[in-house]
Amino acid sequence: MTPDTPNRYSELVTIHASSCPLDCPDACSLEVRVEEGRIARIEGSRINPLTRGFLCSKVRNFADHVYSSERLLHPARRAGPKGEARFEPISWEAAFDEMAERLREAAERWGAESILPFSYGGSNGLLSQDTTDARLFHRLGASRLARTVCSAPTRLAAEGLYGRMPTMAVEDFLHARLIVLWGVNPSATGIHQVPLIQQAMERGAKLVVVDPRTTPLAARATLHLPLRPGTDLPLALGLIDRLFAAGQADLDFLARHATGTDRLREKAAAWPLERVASVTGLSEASIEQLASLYAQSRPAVIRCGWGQERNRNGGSATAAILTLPAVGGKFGVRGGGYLLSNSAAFRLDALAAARAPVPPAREINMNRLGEVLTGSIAPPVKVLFVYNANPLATIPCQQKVLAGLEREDLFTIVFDQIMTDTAAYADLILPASTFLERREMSRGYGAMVLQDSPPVIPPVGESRSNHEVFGTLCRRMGLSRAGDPETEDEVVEAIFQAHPEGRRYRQQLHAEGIATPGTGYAPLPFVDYLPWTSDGKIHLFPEELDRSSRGGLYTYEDDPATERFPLALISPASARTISSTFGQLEAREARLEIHPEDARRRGVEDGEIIRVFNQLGEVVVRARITTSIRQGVVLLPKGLWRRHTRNAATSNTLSPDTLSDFGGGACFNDARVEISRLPTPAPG
Ligand SMILES: Nc1nc2c(c(=O)[nH]1)N[C@H]1C(S)=C(S)[C@@H](COP(=O)(O)OP(=O)(O)OC[C@H]3O[C@@H](n4cnc5c(=O)[nH]c(N)nc54)[C@H](O)[C@@H]3O)O[C@H]1N2
Ligand SMILES: Nc1nc2c(c(=O)[nH]1)N[C@H]1C(S)=C(S)[C@@H](COP(=O)(O)OP(=O)(O)OC[C@H]3O[C@@H](n4cnc5c(=O)[nH]c(N)nc54)[C@H](O)[C@@H]3O)O[C@H]1N2
Ligand SMILES: [Mo]
Repeated sequence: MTPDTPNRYSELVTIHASSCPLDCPDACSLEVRVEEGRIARIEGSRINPLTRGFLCSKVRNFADHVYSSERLLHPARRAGPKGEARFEPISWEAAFDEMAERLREAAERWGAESILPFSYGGSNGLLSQDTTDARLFHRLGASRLARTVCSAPTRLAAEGLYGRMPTMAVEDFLHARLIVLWGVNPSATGIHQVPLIQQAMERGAKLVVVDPRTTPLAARATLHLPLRPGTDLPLALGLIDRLFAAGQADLDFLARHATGTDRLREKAAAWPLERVASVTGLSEASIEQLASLYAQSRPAVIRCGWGQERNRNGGSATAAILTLPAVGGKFGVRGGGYLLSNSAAFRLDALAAARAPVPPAREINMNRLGEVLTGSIAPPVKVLFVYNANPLATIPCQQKVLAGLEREDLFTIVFDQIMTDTAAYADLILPASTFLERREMSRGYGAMVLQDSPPVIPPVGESRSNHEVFGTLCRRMGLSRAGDPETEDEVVEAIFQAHPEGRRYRQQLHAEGIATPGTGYAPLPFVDYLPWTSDGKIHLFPEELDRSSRGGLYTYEDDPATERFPLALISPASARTISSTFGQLEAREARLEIHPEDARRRGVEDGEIIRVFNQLGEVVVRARITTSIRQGVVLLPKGLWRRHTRNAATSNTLSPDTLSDFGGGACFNDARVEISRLPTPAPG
């Protein structure tokens, strides 16, 4: 069953070790049963200790995605108007010829910056991004993409404060006496955390949830703070102010391990309890209760997610939340501190396999895709190369993105596994293989593991891997050089060779099928190592973040609600998709969640088809009346496809393309909307 057994596809039944590279903190280890060359069953294995043998239903049923009726099987050329999704199959040869010609032509006529590669996590695997794709686009001198749609502000906050050190294993929740889930919903977005939180609670741990809605865990929490979206910064600063005022800040720890304490304290002093309560919409009593629970509990962990990031205050909010364990003196014990992303644990650099320095080309923020495609920039974008992403479903200002994709003078290449909403607007379609059809490596950003995934079935249809397609295109365009890593093994080898611990990773992977970072699987910062900042200290007021923040670090920007558009629309992750991945398998239509009081005032009934609208457009969708959302807030899940609403528009039609205070992050949850009943059709 080794990956290079020549007849591995011909045996009738084989079981293969694999790992899930999808965009999720858990990075599950898998066991895949293949019968006659087809995936028959996928189960969780125990190699990754966090997986513990169970999987989410999405990945357990990943075969439905692999063999989806909407799977792209052949390269194809547009054969109808843009958006109609009529294509004629062509050969890979013809596809490469056409791409090489289009890219060359664009570079000659408008300059290479008229080429925009557009990608995000996609499969999240180590081999599928920033390897041969970066080689191609860097050597071409194409526009660079700022990958800001997710976690750009949180990453900068963690970098500024702690040098992005890895913090803890999820399993260490078991040692906590207090778990604070802040802007995170593990019941959908990291399900392996849920039993650990439950077990910790059975052992007496208290649970606090900071989230505008009653998530499944909020319903079971000791304390739920349903704050107004975008007001996490005042809440965190208010807590900091109280810790200092009550003499509960750990001044010894701060003196030894932190800089910037005074500047932080100054900012927090602007947030007395009454002001915090009025801005957040929380009761003073509940804020005080959180402050005292946090001060008194040890070990206490803050599991910080991404919900607090996706608005105008997202960067400062995250930074302020991350100062809490320092101020409260929560580090240095197992089960204490914080967990955000452990993605930096391995410090592996895929770009090492690109062998191409970053060109001095212009950088385009992906959240402004619609504006970039429809506005006037010089040079204009003439070739859009989409891979690992479905921007028509996932990028703000959806109607502008749509208008951009409809441009007749734009040549759009979409490289995907599925006929996505974006692919329907392609001029040229390239079929991508899934991680089960090629070699891939996955890294968790919760679980600190690196895993190998050899191919377990042959590529479906004529699909190919990213690194193969971009490598071929490089060669076709005369952009490859002697010594470029070409094969999967060479790419992996180049990445390992560039890393001081690469040899150990390789050996550990070979021997155990899984590798752990230099910090170990469950590290203890401040015992085993100090922050990864230049001076080993926590920077509570990083100057570089202050300089790059709109209005300065820890400065609150007001709610964008207006009289016309008073309701906050949030679009959190659902358990059914991963961003928009698997959307083709979701047959049910979407529903907008609304609080009974907001519905009553507008005369909206449960199940009624309504209009949700603002200055950017409208979504026509059924309502679901529920008390699980706070009053003044409505919800449509992220990752919907156009087919999931009545008018082919999703929440991103209503999300502005404004940017977070630092990091250029998306402000999905700054959408402010109004809701109305549809006009009743005239009788007859
Ligand atoms: N099943 C599934 N799993 C996923 C994903 C998926 O789409 N589906 N996506 C993956 C990806 S790409 C990511 S980045 C992670 C995201 O993981 P999470 O951070 O857990 O996901 P979100 O749903 O974006 O946000 C979490 C919570 O924040 C709340 N929230 C919204 N606005 C605010 C606010 O202003 N303040 C606070 N405190 N809370 C707020 C939402 O109600 C939601 O419950 O999950 C990953 N895992
Ligand atoms: N309204 C709203 N929108 C959001 C969010 C929100 O909170 N609210 N959250 C955002 C977040 S957290 C994120 S991370 C983004 C994600 O947004 P995207 O980056 O667009 O991610 P996906 O929707 O998962 O689309 C990934 C696509 O890559 C394809 N793919 C997978 N593997 C491969 C591969 O190996 N090769 C190629 N060529 N293609 C592959 C998949 O089939 C899929 O169509 O969405 C954001 N969109
Ligand atoms: Mo994300």
